[in-house]
Amino acid sequence: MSELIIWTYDWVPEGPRGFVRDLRLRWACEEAGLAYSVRTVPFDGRATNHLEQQPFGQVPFLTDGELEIFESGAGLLHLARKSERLMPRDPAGEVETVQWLFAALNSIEIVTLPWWFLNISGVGQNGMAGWMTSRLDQLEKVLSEREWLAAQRFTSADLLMADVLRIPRVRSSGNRPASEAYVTRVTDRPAFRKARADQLAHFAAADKKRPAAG
Ligand SMILES: N[C@@H](CCC(=O)N[C@@H](CS)C(=O)NCC(=O)O)C(=O)O
Repeated sequence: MSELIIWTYDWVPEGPRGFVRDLRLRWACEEAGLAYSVRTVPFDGRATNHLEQQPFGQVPFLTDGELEIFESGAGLLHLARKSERLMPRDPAGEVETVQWLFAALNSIEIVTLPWWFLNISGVGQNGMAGWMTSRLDQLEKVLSEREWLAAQRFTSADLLMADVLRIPRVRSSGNRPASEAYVTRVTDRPAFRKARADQLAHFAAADKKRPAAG
């Protein structure tokens, strides 16, 4: 069995801690019981220092022996292929999981991320708001009718959707009880808690090695 390595930054500022997307891959490995290690690329100089592994200078990326995979969604799909806990093996369950994985990224995050960015940039009532409200309301309807997105049980699609939805500003942007209960249900899982705690510990340890600012 080849060695799984999740790559992230050696350090990030306080703000994104607990939300850096290596968490998606850590969480998936924890859910699936896949052994993995975490290695780093420097945060300083990130725009150019690892373009061979991640062409946009971002994290995470994943290595699995000789294979190199960038984009958290692609990494997640790679891990899901290794474990039935992340994606059912029957064609219907697999297709449902894949379609909701794409929906998390390409129908929800595609709207929530720019909205969030404009919001933290001080553009409170930004042009994304109506679009985001309608997407989140549509998802609320889905989540009020089912516990899990695909295959009537937890899959990597729930992992990804909950990770997209759990951003505090996005969560508090409207009153959506089914979505709120869903995020709570999914992020109450021990694998999420461990992945998040490990990421926080990783960046806290990095503070000790980093020269003090100023
Ligand atoms: N679509 C990419 C997005 C990756 C991404 O936004 N990564 C953030 C950390 S969570 C990052 O590297 N930000 C630093 C930058 O963009 O310079 C994925 O899902 O892997």
